[in-house]
Amino acid sequence: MKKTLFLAALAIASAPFASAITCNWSNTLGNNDFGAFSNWSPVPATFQGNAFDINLSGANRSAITNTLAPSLALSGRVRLGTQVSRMGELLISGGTNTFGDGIQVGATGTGLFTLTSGYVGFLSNFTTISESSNSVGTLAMSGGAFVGDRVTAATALGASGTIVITGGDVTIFPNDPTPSLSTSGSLRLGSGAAQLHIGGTAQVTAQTLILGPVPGTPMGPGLMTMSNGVLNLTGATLTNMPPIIFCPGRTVDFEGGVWNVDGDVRGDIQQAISAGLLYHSAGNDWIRVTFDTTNTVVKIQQPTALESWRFQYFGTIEDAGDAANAADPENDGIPNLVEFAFALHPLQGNAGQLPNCTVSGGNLTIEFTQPGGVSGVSYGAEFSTNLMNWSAVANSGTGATNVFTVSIESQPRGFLRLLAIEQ
Ligand SMILES: [Ca+2]
Ligand SMILES: [Ca+2]
Repeated sequence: MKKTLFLAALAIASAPFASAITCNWSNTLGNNDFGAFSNWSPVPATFQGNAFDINLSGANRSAITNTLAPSLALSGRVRLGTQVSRMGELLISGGTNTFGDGIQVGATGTGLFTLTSGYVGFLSNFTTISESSNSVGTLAMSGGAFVGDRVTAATALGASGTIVITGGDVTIFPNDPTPSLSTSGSLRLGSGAAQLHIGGTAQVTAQTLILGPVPGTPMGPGLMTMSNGVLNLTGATLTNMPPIIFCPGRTVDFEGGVWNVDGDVRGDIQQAISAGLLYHSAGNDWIRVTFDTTNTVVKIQQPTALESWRFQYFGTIEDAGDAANAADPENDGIPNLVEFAFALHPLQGNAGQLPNCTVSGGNLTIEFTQPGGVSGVSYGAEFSTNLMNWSAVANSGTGATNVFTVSIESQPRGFLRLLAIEQ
C-alpha cells in the first residue's frame, strides 16, 4: 500500500423411460444410438459404470439431461450429433459426472454441451468442439467444474466450434493416453471457425494455449475474447514450447480479466501486441503486462483506473518519473496520487482546489465526495497540534462521502492533513 500525504489546511420433473431403455439398449458393451431419446433425466442407475459409448443424434433433438443424483460414471465416450443435420445435447447441472473417454461435441452434426453446475471430468482422451467440416459444436459453461485433457475447437476447416465460459472453473491437464500427441494438455483453437470466450476461470495446467491450426493445415477465422475472467496457463517451463502460440490471423480481444502465465513469455506477448494479435479496443498500450521475478509469472491484465489516468497524462502506466504517485511535475504542491484522488489535472496548477477545512462547534472537519471515475484509492486524514506528531482521524463518512472530524477545543491550533492511499 502506498500513501501520499498532502497538507490540506490549517485546519425437473423426470419422464418415465424404462421401456425405452429396454427397446434401445441391446448391448451394454457396444455403441448405442439412442435415437429419439429426449430428456433422459435422471440417467438410470443401471447404466452407471458400464463401458459404453453414448451416441446422441435424434431426428430432431436428443438430449441427456442430468440434473440430479445419481451422478454419471461412464467409461465410454459421449458423441453429440453423430449424424449430419442432427443434434445431440448433454446438459449437466448437478452431480459428479465422470467419463472415461472424452466427448465429441458436434462430431458430424450439431452438438451442444451445457454445464451449469456440478462436476464433469473427462479422465482420459480429449474434448473436441466441432471436429469435422460443417459440424457445429458448442461448449457453454456458466458454472460448475470441468476437468479434462486436451480441448480443441473447430479442428477441421469449415468446422464451427465455440467455447463460452461465463462461470465456473475449467481445468485442462495432460492425461492423454497417447502422450506422443504434442497437443496434450492444450487448449487449441484449430483450423475452422473457432471461438473462445472467457468470462469465468479457465486453467490450462500443462503445456499450451494454441491460437491456431495444426501446422501445415489451412486456417479459418478464429477469435478469442476475454472479459473479466481469469485464464491461468501453468505447467509450461522455459524449456518447453512457449505456453502461448499466437498465429497470424487469430486475434485476441482483451477487454478485461487476467492472464497468469507460468514462464517468461513477455517477448511473445509483446510481439503479439505489436503484430495486432493481442488487442484491446482502447489501444494496445493499455494492456498491462507485468512480470514477477519471484515465481516467473507473466500477468496480462487491464490497467487500473489510476494506471489509465497515468497513461492519459504521461503516456505510461508505470508509477515512475513524472507519472509517479509522489511526483509533482507542475509544482502546484499536490502530488500525482492526490491529483488523481480528487480528479485534478497533474500538469496544470490546482492550488486551492482541494477540499477545505471548516471549523464549527469546536470541531475541525474536512468533508468531500469521491469524484466519479476515481477508483482504487481510499482516503485518510491525520491530526496534529505541532506539525510533528500526527495521529490518525477516523473516516465517519459512508459510501463515496468522506468525513474527517476532530475536536480542537482547548487547542490553540490544529492541523489536519489528507492522505490518498493506493489500494
Ligand atoms: Ca501536482
Ligand atoms: Ca495539478
